[in-house]
Amino acid sequence: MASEDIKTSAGNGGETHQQAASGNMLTTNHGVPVSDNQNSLKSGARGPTLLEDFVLREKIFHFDHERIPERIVHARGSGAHGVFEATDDISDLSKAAVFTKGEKTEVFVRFSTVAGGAGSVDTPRDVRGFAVKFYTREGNWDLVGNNIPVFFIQDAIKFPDLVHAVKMEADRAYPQAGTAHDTFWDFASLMPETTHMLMWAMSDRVLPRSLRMMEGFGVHTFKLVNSKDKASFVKFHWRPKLGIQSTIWDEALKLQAADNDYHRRDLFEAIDTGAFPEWELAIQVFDEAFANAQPYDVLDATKLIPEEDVPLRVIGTLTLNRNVDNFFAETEQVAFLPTNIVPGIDFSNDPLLQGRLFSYLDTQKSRLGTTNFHQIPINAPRCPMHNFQRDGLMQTMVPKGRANYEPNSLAAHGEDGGPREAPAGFATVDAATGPEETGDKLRIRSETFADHYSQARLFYRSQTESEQAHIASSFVFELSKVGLLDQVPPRMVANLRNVDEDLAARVATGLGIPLPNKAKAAREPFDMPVSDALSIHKKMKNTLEGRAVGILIADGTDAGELKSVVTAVTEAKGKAVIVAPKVGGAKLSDGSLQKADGQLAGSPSQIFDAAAIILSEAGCAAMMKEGAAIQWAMDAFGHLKAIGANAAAQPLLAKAGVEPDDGVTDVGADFVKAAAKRFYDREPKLRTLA
Ligand code: HDE
Repeated sequence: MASEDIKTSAGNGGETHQQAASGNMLTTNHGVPVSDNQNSLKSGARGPTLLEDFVLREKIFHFDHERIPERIVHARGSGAHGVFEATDDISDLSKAAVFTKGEKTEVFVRFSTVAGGAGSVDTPRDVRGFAVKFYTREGNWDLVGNNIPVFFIQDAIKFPDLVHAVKMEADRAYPQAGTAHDTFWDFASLMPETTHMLMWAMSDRVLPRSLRMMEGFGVHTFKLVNSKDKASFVKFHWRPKLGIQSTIWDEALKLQAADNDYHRRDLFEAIDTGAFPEWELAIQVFDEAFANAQPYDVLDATKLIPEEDVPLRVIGTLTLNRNVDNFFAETEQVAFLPTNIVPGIDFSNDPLLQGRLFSYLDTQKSRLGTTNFHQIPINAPRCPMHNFQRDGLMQTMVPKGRANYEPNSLAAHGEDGGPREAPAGFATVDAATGPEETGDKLRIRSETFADHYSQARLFYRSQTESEQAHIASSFVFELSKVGLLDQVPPRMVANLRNVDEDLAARVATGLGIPLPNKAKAAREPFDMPVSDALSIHKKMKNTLEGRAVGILIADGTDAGELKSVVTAVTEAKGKAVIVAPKVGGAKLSDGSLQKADGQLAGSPSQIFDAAAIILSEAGCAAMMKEGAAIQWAMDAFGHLKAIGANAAAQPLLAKAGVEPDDGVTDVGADFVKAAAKRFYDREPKLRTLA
């Protein structure tokens, strides 16, 4: 019986030792039947437990070792399976099979926050990881990116300092999952190369509404290599089909209180209900001549290439269509390696990327405990894998024969000689991929990396007025959390004067400190033409697709009005979620009982993209005595969302301080149109922004 329950793989690690899930008799890990899973073995009914109870000991022993070290960074993550389909022929650029037009490749994606621990919240102000493992027929390709196209530092040697500074402080172990503290800003203000990334990190990019509505970036310059070994430089971009959408700071803060797992739940539920999230993979391709002509270095990960200079070319679609079966086995054990590339894709000399090539392999050994982590099903290639690496902890493959070295002449004696080197043309890292600079051994930073401010300025000046106000306000908020280190806020503002004088002045005023002298720049910044692609607001998609509308009802709500709003939202591809004071439901005007999807106090309006309020006069009077209902309307308004309310619900809006504007409608067709948007113009009337 027990042996039937264990499937043993053919040998490449694809399906190793997976326990069948259904209809089994309970056994120990060694297949011995367990007849009593409730009581330990004792000497007498009230006597001591016996050491010989191997069932108890095995169970507790295994439990004691269930956790593995969490990731040093990106510990909190959510994963899903999917498929990548290549949609354009780029064989002139890359020979990689994954890019063959029409080719479908299985993928696993893990999204993450960076600073917080595995149990931290989903919506802090933080960069998001966007890591994709493509199980291609030529081996695994891992594109381990972020939702921001640049990074804090230029050289891998600074990474441990950056991470130590950003994570909870060493003595007090707080704050969790956020940059708003002394050590982060101390480091950032002393390292002007962080400035460009800081602009992104203070923007709403780091407050995504959903993992399904984030862009992703490979960050580094990579290379594509074609069948003639001709190399081109490339940057990878993921573009969400639902459009990019972020929350605002007050909303993100309240989301932490409403739902720690807001993003994880949103992703899981979307996939579970068949609303599969999709992204386009797009590339920016350029050559050495272009690279050499830019005022920045394409090997510097603190720089981007404006889309206006090198337009994006869409080459494929990623669809996430299957949730994990087991979080630990898949999402926790997945091991991404930037070193996983396939023939047709290559590294550049970006010094940050070069450092990553060591770090990830190394960290997996520490996390997963063995050099054989590639045999764990989620990490195993889907194509055959043969080599002479042997043994090690947790070896699950059983190689046959004597061939564990090469060259060998075992085949001449009729024995299996094992695999041989791939013929020319299959090679990856040893392909000739174009000229690159090498020279004397120098512990040095290239002069071409010296400008730390021009692209920070480009980013800031490419934002809308409202986005700029959010950036300035975030700097004020974060720097106001710096406690003991008085020199840090002025030092940061001194750096910001190199980015934009107006920004620096707003931050200084917001902090209530005098404007410090401008920091000396290693290289004087210059103006670049504004890039609309860097703004969220300028390219937001006004749609209800993938979004949710909360509909607040109470006893007495008009059944017809409710039905028409639900229908209109659903027809616009939105999700209608009914909220009532009691989850059991509300009695509608026609006497029917309408079940609620969420209870009012547990379903605050921040978890929705727009809010409808449909009440009877009596229902409204009752809701006006209900703090959660008043807050519901107040927050929807404060978070710049559309609010549709019927005539009887108006007194509640008045009590919540909702003032008329384009986003405040009745519950007719105007509401559904408004619900697809956010009303950023409303904000200056509601709160002081820097
Ligand atoms: Fe990572 N990074 N990183 N990183 N990173 C890790 O690897 C590291 C960097 C990124 O969902 C670790 O498996 C160094 C840039 C993502 O499992 C570790 C440097 C970018 C994930 C590590 C960087 C990233 C990681 C921790 C500077 C965007 C999560 C656990 C040289 C392009 C992957 C692990 C997942 C995870 C090291 C910089 C993205 C310690 C040394 C730049 C998305 O190996």
